[in-house]
Parts: sequence; structure tokens; C-alpha cells
Amino acid sequence: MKRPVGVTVIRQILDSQHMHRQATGDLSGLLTELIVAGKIISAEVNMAGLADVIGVSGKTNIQGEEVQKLDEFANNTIKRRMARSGYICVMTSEEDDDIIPVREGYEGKYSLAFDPMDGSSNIDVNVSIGTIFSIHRRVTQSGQGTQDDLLQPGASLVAAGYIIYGSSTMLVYSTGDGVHGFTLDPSVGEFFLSHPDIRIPEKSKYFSVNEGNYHYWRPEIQKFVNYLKEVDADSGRPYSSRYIGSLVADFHRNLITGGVFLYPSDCRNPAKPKGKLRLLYEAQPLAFLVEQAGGRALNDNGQRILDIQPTQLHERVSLIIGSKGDVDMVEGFLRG
Ligand code: P6P
Repeated sequence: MKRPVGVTVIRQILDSQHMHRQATGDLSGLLTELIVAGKIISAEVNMAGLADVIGVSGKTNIQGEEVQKLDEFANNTIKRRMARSGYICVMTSEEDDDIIPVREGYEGKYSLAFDPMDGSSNIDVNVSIGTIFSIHRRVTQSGQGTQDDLLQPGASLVAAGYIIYGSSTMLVYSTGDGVHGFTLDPSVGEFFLSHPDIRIPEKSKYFSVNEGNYHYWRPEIQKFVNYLKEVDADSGRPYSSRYIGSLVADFHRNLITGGVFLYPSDCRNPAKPKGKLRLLYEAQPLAFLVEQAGGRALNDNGQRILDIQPTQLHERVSLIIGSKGDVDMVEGFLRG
């Protein structure tokens, strides 16, 4: 069998580190540990259909959602590995109400926010799911980190990425020098560069939104989606609708083919006035990636996601993200 001779992810990480003379190697080490966790989770996800990890664990998380067993496995895998990595001072996870401390004596200079298994409601129906992560430099001086090390705007992110467990397992990440995609070769347990320097197409013909919530959206968003569905060949309309209901899968498709994803705020649930998705470990990392790939990310007040100053760990936000030309269009509608 012909073995791949491609660029491994560790090669890419070290090359990127060497481009920054002041780099100490800590970020490289952090990413490497995170990638090991991703490989372990990937192996479990691929077994999920066979083993008994399917099905709920009987617990619910801060969002009031059932915690799937794979959620728990992914969460514990990342927490255990990163707590003793020596590269971070504090963590937050979608699955944990409070901040997660690191092992005494192993406090490092970064903070980590992650969604261990986004789209978990799709596990039982074999739809692609994913781990999303974002990394900030700590702002506290030393010792165990605090919420302050996590509640930073996305504009100050050092790195962000996701691992999508789909027809193949892929890692897509950026450390601020473009977006790179790696595909896992399970036969050697290595991620190989498969999508160098990903650029999201400027314009697209896809929109991705749960239209079941149409009557709860702001009028400007309703007008925009109706506009995309009108027949006008000159402006490439109607757009095609693609919605998987798994954020990482919808985002990844749009990153490769172009498209605009929307999860608008809805007036139905006063408990989620800003929208459903979380700022720290969903909107921020994906907004960092999409801007690195030439796209844009706003909330439905027209605010740049990366400029939002978080105030709570599990803060929710509305999200409009994807091809620059499409997000520019939404911005026009939001401005009336
Ligand atoms: P809805 C999955 O539960 C998730 O958090 C995201 O992955 C996904 O984009 C969204 O919710 C889907 O939400 O309301 O359309 O089912």
C-alpha cells in the first residue's frame, strides 16, 4: 500500500513556530497535545456505532441539553490531557458550568476554551460532529488562571480550530498565518496536510439556516433570506439551501464551497435573547478562522464577532458567518 509522504501537522506547526523568532514552542506543544486528544476522540467516535457509547449519559449540561456519552468522553479526554500539559492556566468547556483549573505546578501561559463535541444531538444519526477550540494568551500574571484569562475578545485570539469527525477526520486550524486543513490517515494515526491555505470563496450560491425559526427572526433577516430565494439569474438567485444542523459540518462545507451560515437571534425564548450559539467556544473560533480565510462574521446587530467583549463563559450570540460577499449583503439588509 502506497504510504502518504505529505506534510504532517507537526511539521506545519513547527514551520509556523520558526517563522516567529520569539516563539518558545509552548503554542506548538499546546496544539500537539490537543491533536493527540483529537485522535483519541476520533477513534472513539468511529467506534460509537459499535460500542455502547451511543445514547445519553442521563446528565444535562448548563444549556439544559442531554449530555451524550461521547460528549462526556470527549470532554474528559481534553480536560485530563490539557490539565497536565503545562501550556495553559485555565480552561472552559461547554460541558462544565464553571472554569476548569489545571494541575498545580503545571500552569502555562495560554487559556483554552472548547466545545468537546458540537452537534452532539446528531451522534445517534451518524451526522458529522466536531470539537471546536480557541486559545488566548493569559492576562493574569501567574498561578491558576481566572475567568479574565478566558473572557477576551476574539480579536486577541492566538489560535483556533476544529476537528470534524465525518466521512474522514479533519483538523482545520489557524495560528494567524492562514487556515490549513489536515486529514487523518487512521492507518498511521497521523494528520497530513490536505487543504493548504484555505480561502473561502468571495461569493457563493449556498445559504445555511434553520428556516423553522423564520417567524422568530428580525424582519431584516427574514427579508434577506426571502431575497436569496427570489428568481433572478443575473444575481445568481435563488441560492441553494444546505443545512445539516451540526455547526462544524455546516461551517466546514461553507469554508470549502463558499456560503453563508446564519443562526439569528430569535424572540421566542427570553432565556436565549442573543441566539443559540455560544460566543467563547463556537462563534469566536469560527469567526477567527473565517476572517483568516478571507470571510466575515457578524452578529445580527451587525457587530463584528471578533470585537465583542465577552462577559460570561457560556454567553450566547447570534451568528452570521461565511463568504465576504454574502455577509456584506446581510450587513446591507441589517442597515435597512
Ligand atoms: P437547530 C447543535 O446542537 C448546535 O449546537 C449546532 O451544532 C448547530 O448549528 C445548531 O445547534 C443547530 O440548531 O436549532 O437548528 O437544531
